[in-house]
Amino acid sequence: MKLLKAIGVIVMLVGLAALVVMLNGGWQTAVSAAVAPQETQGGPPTITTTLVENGFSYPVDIANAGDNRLFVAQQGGLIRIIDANGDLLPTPFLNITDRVEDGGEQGLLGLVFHPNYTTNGYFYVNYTYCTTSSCPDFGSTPNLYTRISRFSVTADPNVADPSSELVLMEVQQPYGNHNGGDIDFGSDGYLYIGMGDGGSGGDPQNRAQNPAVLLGKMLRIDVDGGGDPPDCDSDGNYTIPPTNPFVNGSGGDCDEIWHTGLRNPWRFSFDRQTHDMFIGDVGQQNWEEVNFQPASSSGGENWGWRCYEGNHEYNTTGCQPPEAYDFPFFEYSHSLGIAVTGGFVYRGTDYPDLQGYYLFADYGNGRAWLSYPDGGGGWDTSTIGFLPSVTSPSAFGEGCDGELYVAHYSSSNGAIYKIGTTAVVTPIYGGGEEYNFLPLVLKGEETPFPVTPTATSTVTATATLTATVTATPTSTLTPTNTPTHTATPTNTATATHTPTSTATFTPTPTSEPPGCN
Ligand SMILES: [Ca+2]
Ligand SMILES: [Ca+2]
Ligand SMILES: [Ca+2]
Repeated sequence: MKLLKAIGVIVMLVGLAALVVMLNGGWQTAVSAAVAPQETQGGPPTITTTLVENGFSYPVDIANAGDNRLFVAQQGGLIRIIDANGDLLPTPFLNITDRVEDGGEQGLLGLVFHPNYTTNGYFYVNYTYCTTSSCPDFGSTPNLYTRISRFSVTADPNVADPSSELVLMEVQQPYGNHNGGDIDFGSDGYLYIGMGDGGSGGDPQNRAQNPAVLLGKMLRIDVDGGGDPPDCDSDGNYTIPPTNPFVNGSGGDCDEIWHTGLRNPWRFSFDRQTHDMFIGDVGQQNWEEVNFQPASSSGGENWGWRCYEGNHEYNTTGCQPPEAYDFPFFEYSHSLGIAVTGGFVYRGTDYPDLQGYYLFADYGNGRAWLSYPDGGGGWDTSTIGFLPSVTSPSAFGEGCDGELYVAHYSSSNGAIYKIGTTAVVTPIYGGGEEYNFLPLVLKGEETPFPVTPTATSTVTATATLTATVTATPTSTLTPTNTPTHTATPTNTATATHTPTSTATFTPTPTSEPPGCN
């Protein structure tokens, strides 16, 4: 419980009157079209968690590279792989413990793969770094920085090169806490970076509302070249998307800014179907909040901190009227938790009753919520109790197929669980009409991982043909020509069925969900 613990210790007894102050107006959150849940009559589904792997040390982020592996970032500076069989590989994908400053709210905090990772091998991390050995030092010249860096994979797809680092951005941190940490690519191809307000408590230097600094913001940068040079990190290795809302050239407002008014946006995500954005912003002392930015937005939202904590006035000195700010679609008080861990909209296929729901949780106790558009421009959000087995959910993440996972934060017993619901019909493996492609074989399921035929895998194709013919003697395969792979001497199954296998069976690759290579 070292992450974010500073939040929990700031207990200022504010009058309970604050609990009932609600702001009308400002909830102007247009809702994109969404697929209706298939089973809503009975309310939101009951969430289950199934262990995928454990033995992690402080897991803080989960990402996929467009294939059936899961990548888990550990706070100390390792990225580890859960392979397509659901096994934790012994060798880390990346080890940058030599440069990560970790502890408290510091460390390797975020991981994302380039949208074209398959061709360029680039992935990006967000971590805290000290420029001198006595670290951290928050004197007149703080030596703690947030770094956004690019790394490259090696010829071995399960091993990255720690010497391949290209530092894209460095942001000085005046205090040890509130370092944000999440990074994600939008559907626009730009990299979004959640920056905390710099730390301490109450944003003492008012950074989140100051567009001339990068702290307390959601940033949007271009990692692929083009556009204008960096603004507020002048020696950065990135460019500015020309449509960023604060673009005004060198100096003044930071051209990197996409949103202002954030306190500590620990986890945010995009709905892979609608491209809407959800930001869990960790509160100060009374309120946790979740913010919604529709995909149609051109940026510039001001989420209110430090003028507002959730929907409640925090410190309005020098602030604008409430209409000037964008308010969360959901908030909860510290009677229910201590720090929000933003989640994801479920877009997988294994659990149809969860389709279209946004799932998030409280880091401090595992209490979870499901939100769904109410059809009138707002949201219905239901508390669904606590995530089973996961008392410290530090991050949610998606598999390439949209299935959801959650990380349980622990020093030596950190774990990754797959999110599910009780209503699902267990998919049948190894053949059958309900064949269902899963990225990971969960612990306790002994059925083998199904083979995916590919156009270039002759052996695999033969194996599939044999299996199909054996299972269905009255195969509908249409004889068209003589197969080039017939009469494999060692393949008795093929030999047995020579009369019906006089067709070339062109394997059709299994239809995989969007996002999987
Ligand atoms: Ca900080
Ligand atoms: Ca500027
Ligand atoms: Ca806010």
